[in-house]
Amino acid sequence: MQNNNENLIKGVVTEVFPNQCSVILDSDPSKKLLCSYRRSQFLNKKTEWRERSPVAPGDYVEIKVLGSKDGVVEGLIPRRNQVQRKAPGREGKVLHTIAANIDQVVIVSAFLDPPFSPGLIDRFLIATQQEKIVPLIVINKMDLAAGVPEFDRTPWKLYTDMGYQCFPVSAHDPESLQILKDKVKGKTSVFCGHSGVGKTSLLHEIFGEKIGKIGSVNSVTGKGKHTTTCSILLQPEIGTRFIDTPGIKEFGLFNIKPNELLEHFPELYELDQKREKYDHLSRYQSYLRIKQGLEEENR
Ligand SMILES: Nc1nc2c(ncn2[C@@H]2O[C@H](COP(=O)(O)OP(=O)(O)O)[C@@H](O)[C@H]2O)c(=O)[nH]1
Ligand SMILES: [Mg+2]
Repeated sequence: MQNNNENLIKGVVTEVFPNQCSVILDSDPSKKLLCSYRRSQFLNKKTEWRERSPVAPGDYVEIKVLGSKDGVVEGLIPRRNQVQRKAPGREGKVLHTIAANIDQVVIVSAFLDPPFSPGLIDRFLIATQQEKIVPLIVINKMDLAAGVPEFDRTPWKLYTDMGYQCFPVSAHDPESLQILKDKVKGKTSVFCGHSGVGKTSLLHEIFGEKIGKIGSVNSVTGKGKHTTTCSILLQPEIGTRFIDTPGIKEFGLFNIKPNELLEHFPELYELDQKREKYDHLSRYQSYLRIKQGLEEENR
């Protein structure tokens, strides 16, 4: 029998639609094909949690080219890592993979408008710990800090105290973005956070014309704007990739038991082990809320 693998070419998934995904080719990243995929071929039915879709932005795939703009996904390369959440609005154990094969998660919160959100940061920190992915915390809209009392100006201080990298920036102040530019160069980063915190604005400021307008008409399908519901991978230069995600309202954790949650809050856990009080620490409230959510889901 002829070996069909010879006809397969490799690429990376940039966007996912029902039963189709767009893929840029390794051999020519300026070429994007719209490829169909068969859910039944790739979804693992034996696992406790089922994925909403078998492919995600960042997945490496092997495709059979059908024409100048179309193809079929024939192979899926095992993932190095992934950022996943419980699929919102779905009953049962369904997962949504936000991004695959990434080097770092850039957790974006705004200083104000919408307000700084430690709850979502904590959830992303737990997800990155589970997958051993480097997290960076970006606090955008620092231009809005003028006029805020001095003592309220560093709400992220607890994270720097714990050793996390935090970058207060403003998409309106190019100078403040230099360090972030250096951090994302040569890496695959996924930008996550609530809607309106400025993820897309930051990416435009960092990569400028190299990426065009995110959220404009899709060049492959011609089907207007969809990036409010889809993540999208862009490659502004060889070796540098990022995934812009839509606003994430809920980030439901999975594969974690309520009684194991404390271990993911190292500063609380340490005090707990020493039988010291920790309910006065600011992250305690965040811990309680997440624990309550997990208990409700398990009920
Ligand atoms: N004041 C201020 N506004 C910003 C900044 N970055 C983004 N914005 C505004 O915040 C709104 C949401 O930005 P967008 O990039 O769409 O957020 P996304 O939903 O996280 O992608 C837009 O009106 C932006 O102009 C910033 O650094 N300072
Ligand atoms: Mg956006």
